[in-house]
Amino acid sequence: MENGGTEEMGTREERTRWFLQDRFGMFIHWGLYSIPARGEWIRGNERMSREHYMTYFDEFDASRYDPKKWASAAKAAGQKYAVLTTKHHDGFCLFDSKLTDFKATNTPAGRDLVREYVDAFRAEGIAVGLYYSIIDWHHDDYPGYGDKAHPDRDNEAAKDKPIDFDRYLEYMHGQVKELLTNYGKIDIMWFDFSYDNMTGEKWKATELIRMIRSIQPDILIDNRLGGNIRAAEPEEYAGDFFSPEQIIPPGGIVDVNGQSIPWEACITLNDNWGYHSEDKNYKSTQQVIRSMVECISKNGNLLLNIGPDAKGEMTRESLVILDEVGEWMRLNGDSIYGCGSSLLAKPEWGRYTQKANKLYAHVYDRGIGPIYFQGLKGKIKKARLLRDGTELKVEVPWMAEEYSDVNGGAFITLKGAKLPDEMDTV
Ligand code: JFZ
Repeated sequence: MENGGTEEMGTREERTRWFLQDRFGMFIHWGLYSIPARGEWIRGNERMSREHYMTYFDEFDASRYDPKKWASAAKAAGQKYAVLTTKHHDGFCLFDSKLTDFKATNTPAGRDLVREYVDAFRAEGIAVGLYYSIIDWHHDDYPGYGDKAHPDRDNEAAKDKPIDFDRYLEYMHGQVKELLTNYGKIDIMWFDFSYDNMTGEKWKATELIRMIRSIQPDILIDNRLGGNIRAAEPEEYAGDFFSPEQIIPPGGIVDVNGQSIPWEACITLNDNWGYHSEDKNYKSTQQVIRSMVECISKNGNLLLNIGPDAKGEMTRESLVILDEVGEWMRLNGDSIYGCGSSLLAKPEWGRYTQKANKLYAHVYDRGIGPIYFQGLKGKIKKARLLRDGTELKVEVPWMAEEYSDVNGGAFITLKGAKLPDEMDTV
């Protein structure tokens, strides 16, 4: 038995095959916190009272929520899967849960917003993932999170109020069951997150995982329920992929035996997950593309975050980046999908990705001469510019054999003084 897989449900390797092929996804953080527009942690960070937070509940109308637009933006960007916050730490549910009143159905929006998301993305052929916060600042039986304890328990009277954590677990398990029962096939369940001793069996994680797999045998689960996904024999709940956040692990993620395991870096476009009206610190399209390439060159995926505004619209800045990424992907997607790391060392001019016997050279630094490929002398059958198929010359320039360090290397000449694609020339 590998990673909790039984014969009927398949192994992690089988489950994650599509995920490693698809490589690039869209993360969406959207909820009541999009109204105050200071990030998704606002209720915890600002110790906001329940009464104050409920004013957002009373006005949340999602009047420009059109997930078909989100899905077509994702599709055009070349993203193959998506993950939406069905419930974040604030406990507000975008779906029509029978287990709470704190849900979109009871706001002016008046409908199940997860249903529309699932339908829209599925219609575009994009795999559907659901983010679900196991932390909950709204539920009376949730203890809170460290010094960012339950905002409702700030005052003395409430601080020592007894809680029945099992009742919370029943609620949490029940909502996961709803999410995995009511919307057809779900591709990813993205839990967030374990901390301190709140990890693993504290969440009744084995029971939870078995329930999940009995409903959705092929679903992928992240590693934030706890456990050690890198162990030789990970816990059943240790997940299918590792989820580094706001960082690309320099050496990728390997298990204790040094074998690469599936991972996905989640990265924000500016400095916030949820909408922040004043945060204009957006990454450049070039950074986004090169970061995606870096992930893949280390056998990982990129889950790129968008924080739509209170009304449900993605920011103009985000849409421009997605559009430009898409333009690049249209011409260079072959160097992304189904690709992984190369055994060759990182070249000084950029990065390699590889798919079987095709090596993709992502050239960032043009220099002035031909581009040197260490160790590939006599091994390159042909070289092409990926974006338009132009044949490139593989040659050893005059006198190159005399240079001390080119032994065993080959050179490829790019015409023109500048790189044809300033984002990333492949
Ligand atoms: C979590 C959330 O708190 C955050 O709002 C966002 O949804 C992000 C994707 O996930 O952020 C974390 C989770 C874990 C750690 C740090 C931030 N951690 O373990 O250090």
